[in-house]
Amino acid sequence: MFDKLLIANRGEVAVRIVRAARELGVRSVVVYSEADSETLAVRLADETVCIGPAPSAQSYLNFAAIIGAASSRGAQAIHPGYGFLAENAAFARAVKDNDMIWVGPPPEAIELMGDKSTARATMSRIGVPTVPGSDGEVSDAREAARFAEEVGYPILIKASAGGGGKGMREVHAAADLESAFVAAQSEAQAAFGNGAVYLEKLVANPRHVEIQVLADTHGNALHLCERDCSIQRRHQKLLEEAPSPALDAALRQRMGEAALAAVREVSYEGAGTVEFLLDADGRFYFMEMNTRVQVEHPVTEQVTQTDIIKEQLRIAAGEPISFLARAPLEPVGHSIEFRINAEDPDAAFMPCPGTITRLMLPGGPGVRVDTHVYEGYRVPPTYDSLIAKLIVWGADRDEAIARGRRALDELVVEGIKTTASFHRALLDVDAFKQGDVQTDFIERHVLG
Ligand code: MV4
Repeated sequence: MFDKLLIANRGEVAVRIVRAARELGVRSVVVYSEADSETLAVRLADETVCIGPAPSAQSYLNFAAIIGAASSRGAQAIHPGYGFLAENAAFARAVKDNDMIWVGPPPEAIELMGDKSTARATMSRIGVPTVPGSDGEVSDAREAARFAEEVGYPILIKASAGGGGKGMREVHAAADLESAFVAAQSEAQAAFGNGAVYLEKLVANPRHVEIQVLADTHGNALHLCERDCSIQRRHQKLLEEAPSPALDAALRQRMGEAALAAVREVSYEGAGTVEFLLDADGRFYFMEMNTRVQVEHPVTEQVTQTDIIKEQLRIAAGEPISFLARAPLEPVGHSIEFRINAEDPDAAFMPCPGTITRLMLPGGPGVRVDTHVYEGYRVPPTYDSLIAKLIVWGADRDEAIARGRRALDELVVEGIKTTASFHRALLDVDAFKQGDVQTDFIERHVLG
């Protein structure tokens, strides 16, 4: 194992990585922007380097400042966390070109999965189910109409340059196709400077189910079961759970194998997540692969009794996955993560930065809080609004829900608005209690 790691991130994930490194005997160098000098990661790190002003373009996205900090402090490895440079193949190459260890997948794998249509074509070639779709861009409404007749309505128009749900349009009948097509093209042009669109059969009310994978440099690849991330608002996840209420052992095995086929095909190494849509009939379709550790990784850690960040560090150091003997993993109990954002759920989830005047965190059995904030901390307006993740574990889903309610009731955050009130209301919705959650859950149950 290397002995010094630079963490090129901020917030709760920087704290998470400092902790994993310390338990492995690895010293941490945390880089931070001028807006983040008071964050917990800076307090907990072995060494810190200020890399620039608040705007991320001048700090957390600044290749030269980050790699310069690593060289000057003698860090042998760089962990990018999630967001920022985590899926930037050019940065991964720059790290390697400077003879440092990149704690992430090979840059070639980042690139293969980074382009949505290449990723889709790759998966479909190796027999992983994808939603029936046009092969590549559709340039005019007549071609779109031919496709729609072939696969049948409803269809979904997607922007080639899109992502995160931007520039998508549903079409439910032939009469609406031409105007929707033209509108989607011009929307895509305005939003991305690229008007290219492609078509897919619409999967009605799908669930978002994703498989966590790990692959080491010795040819071992494992999946760590699934997370259900169906509860999202405008493509921002609010709550994630593991296992998915919709999977049984047989479907878990089939989705796990599909995810591992993807891993092998792109010679993946490290931690990653393969995202699927799951329809009401139990059919699943590959959507995309995230070539990084994700915000919601703790629910997987809870039900598999693993430490995904430590595994990333071990894999990067050339060690094998530490729990190979336990494969195939089955989830034990149930875990739920509540994202606590500095946002006002009563005002369209508007960001609410400011000073936390009072903070009391929940505790007790089965409760984990991953956060970089504390009483007196000022949440800067500059970055995303996640201030804490409340993660609970229970012997089954009902116990996890009861524990979640208990922990949310213990949580006190004053001085700023947070999404905790949204979660308390959510836990009272019958459909949620029954595990009946699809991606339109929030609109359907009018929770914002
Ligand atoms: C879909 C879909 C239904 N059918 N594709 C949204 C983000 C983008 N990455 C993929 N998305 C979707 N693609 C087909 N063919 C529904 C969604 C979708 C969605 C997916 C996952 C989680 C939340 C979502 C919310 C709305 C729509």
